Amino acid sequence: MPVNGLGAYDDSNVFAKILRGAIPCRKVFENEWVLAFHDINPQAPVHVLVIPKGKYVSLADFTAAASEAEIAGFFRAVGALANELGLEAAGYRVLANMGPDAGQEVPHFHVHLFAGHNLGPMLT
Ligand code: IU
Repeated sequence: MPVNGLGAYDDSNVFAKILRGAIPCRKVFENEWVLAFHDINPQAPVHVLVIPKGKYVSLADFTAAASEAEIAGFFRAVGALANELGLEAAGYRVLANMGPDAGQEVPHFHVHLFAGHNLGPMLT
């Protein structure tokens, strides 16, 4: 059961469908822990989503319920991806929305990786 009040994991969410191969994505990277793909509605020249393969709704859910190997695998992949995409020099932003106040649209935990131009000040 999620610990965050966002509700139980819903297997019909769009990222679950992408993980099942039921709908396509523009894949950037995949390993046993994560799938990374281009956001369908990019908000920056580089806008990649990184999602864990496990069924987690939020960061709190993920960090409470995932194994240490999954958590390490996920965050290592985010960092490695930023490096492999050549983003370390100019910089990039990692963001994750949780719940209604943050406008989380897809109830499968994910981080956004934004880069490719000056991203400006971070919005609250
Ligand atoms: P959010 O943090 O849950 O608000 O972000 C969800 C993102 O998923 C958002 O940037 C969408 O453009 C993106 N997305 C996608 O890449 N493919 C889809 O089929 C759908 C949403 I629906």
